[in-house]
Amino acid sequence: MNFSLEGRTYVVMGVANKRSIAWGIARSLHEAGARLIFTYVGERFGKSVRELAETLEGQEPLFYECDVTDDESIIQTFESIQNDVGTIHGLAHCIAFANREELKGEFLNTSRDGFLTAQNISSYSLTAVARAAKPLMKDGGSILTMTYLGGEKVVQNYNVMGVAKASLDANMRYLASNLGKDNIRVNAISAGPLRTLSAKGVGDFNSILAEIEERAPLRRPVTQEEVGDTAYYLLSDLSRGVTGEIIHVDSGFNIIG
Ligand code: N5H
Repeated sequence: MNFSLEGRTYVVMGVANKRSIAWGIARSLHEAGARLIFTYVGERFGKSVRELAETLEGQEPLFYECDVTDDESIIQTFESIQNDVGTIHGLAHCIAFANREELKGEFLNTSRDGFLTAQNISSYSLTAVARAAKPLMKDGGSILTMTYLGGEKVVQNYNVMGVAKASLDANMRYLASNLGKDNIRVNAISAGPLRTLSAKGVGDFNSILAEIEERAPLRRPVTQEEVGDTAYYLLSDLSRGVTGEIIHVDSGFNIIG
């Protein structure tokens, strides 16, 4: 079987800058020969993703603004993609948000608004996007989202995002169950900590990485490329028998008690 992504089209949501996990995924898909479509929110990120995409040789990417808090924006985005390219073969959902002030201190103090914001952007958006993308996956497809250990175990400071990732994990499994009959698979990657824009401003990120170096089986943090290559596996036919799964790309950290 040929696992090149030549002739295949993938939507990548959530590139903010060159450190973004979404950007690592885009590069791996590009290397495998895929055609790429990017969505972004706001002109700042629109400019950034356009500049980055220019560095992908031979790629003629398409760009769409998509605000995942707005159902109309999601529907519009996928209708435009349908009009412009017809069929897509997969989608990488790399989107999350929680208020900065609720990513420290006690989870107990989480506000209703902050809780709902995290759930809305970090979990519900996957449901809404999967529904809008389904009609474009005419030959079947693969949907991928990004999760984190803090949704399975209590991780200091992850707080409201931990509850949102637990919701996202279940969301992914229910979608996998619904979409299997259409030959659409839905999976998640649980990445080890990476210095992305999301991680920026996280107090003591160095000590989080130091713990990985000390305790993770591989004794080192993972790279954007390693996450990108697992995304390639999940988005290609290499993983054709896999759905509803979470793959930890975390140097094995999650198995350590
Ligand atoms: C245990 C930790 C450290 C605590 C960090 C939590 C990070 C949570 C992720 C969310 C998505 C970060 C977030 O929403 C930040 C925003 O409040 C402020 N930033 C922004 O608005 C920027 C401009 C935009 C681009 O960000 C977003 N998200 O739109 C976890 C770490 C060890 C691992 C980690 C960093 C996990 C993760 O989920 O990203």
